[in-house]
Amino acid sequence: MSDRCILIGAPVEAGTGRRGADMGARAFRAAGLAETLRDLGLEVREHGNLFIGPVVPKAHPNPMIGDIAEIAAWTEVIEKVAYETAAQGMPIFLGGDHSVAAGSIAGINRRAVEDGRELFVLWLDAHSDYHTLDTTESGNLHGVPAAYVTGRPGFAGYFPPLVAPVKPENVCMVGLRSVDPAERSALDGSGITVHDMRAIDENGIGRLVGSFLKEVVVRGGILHVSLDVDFLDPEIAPGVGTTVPGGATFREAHLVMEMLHDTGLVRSLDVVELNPFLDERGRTALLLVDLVASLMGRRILDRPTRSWS
Ligand code: HAR
Ligand code: MN
Ligand code: MN
Ligand code: MN
Repeated sequence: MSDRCILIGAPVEAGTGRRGADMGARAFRAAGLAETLRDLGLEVREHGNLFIGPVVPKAHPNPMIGDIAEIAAWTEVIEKVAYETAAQGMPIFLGGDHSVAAGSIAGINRRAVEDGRELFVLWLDAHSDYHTLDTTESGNLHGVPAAYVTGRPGFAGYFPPLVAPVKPENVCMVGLRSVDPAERSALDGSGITVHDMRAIDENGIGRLVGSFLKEVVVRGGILHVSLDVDFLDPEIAPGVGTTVPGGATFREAHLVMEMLHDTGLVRSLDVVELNPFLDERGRTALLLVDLVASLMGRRILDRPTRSWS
């Protein structure tokens, strides 16, 4: 884990059906993200908010898709910044909707491949975001990034070409409780490890995430974490457009972050789908800042270093 965090605002909302996610990055800053990280002894570099220029609209045969040119342009910009900043510290992508992860993971993986490292992705979300452009029924492109970065077909000619897909076997999704039929059948046999809320209830989140992290350690990998706000239960995190009841609790979420920190292998992070327009007095933003703090090393008590092997 790098001691230098690079905060990158990605004010994308064209991937959702609701307005307001483009204010997410500002809300993370207002909630004190940079100060909190500095208090942990980390260096914080502010990259500012990314932007795209005017785009020429492009149609897709799926009539539900509206904003494909805009999301494609964002993906290209974010991919480049991810690739560049991954060599300088730990990029933290402040969304913006989850389509941000199409660019961030693509760029992080380009860097990993160049460095000869194996990238693993922990996907914390109520949703699998595993639609292709052909299967999405809503047309909302925050529902496709996991498919794009793992190299599912159908993106060519619309999204930027992937330098290298992430191996599905290296992806672990945790917290799922809203999966569309087309996603469900595609996930089956994809190689992606999928833990829905029932699996969390039955086994405990620590055990499930722990076995994935152990696998990353054993295989000498590095980690990208993609944290969708709706991973959390809406009772504690109302500031998101797509709330789904029955999500991760306060302690479940912190435990995952604490375990991730213990591995020392997290190289990059997305915090996405925060919608300040839907939040209540900033409490979702404040909770997320605390979760990032746990990921970056804030702890309740000191404890012996965990052995993963
Ligand atoms: N599966 C649904 C769709 O494609 C909902 C996707 C919602 N995605 C997010 N990010 N909010 O996880 O429309
Ligand atoms: Mn998502
Ligand atoms: Mn989601
Ligand atoms: Mn640390």
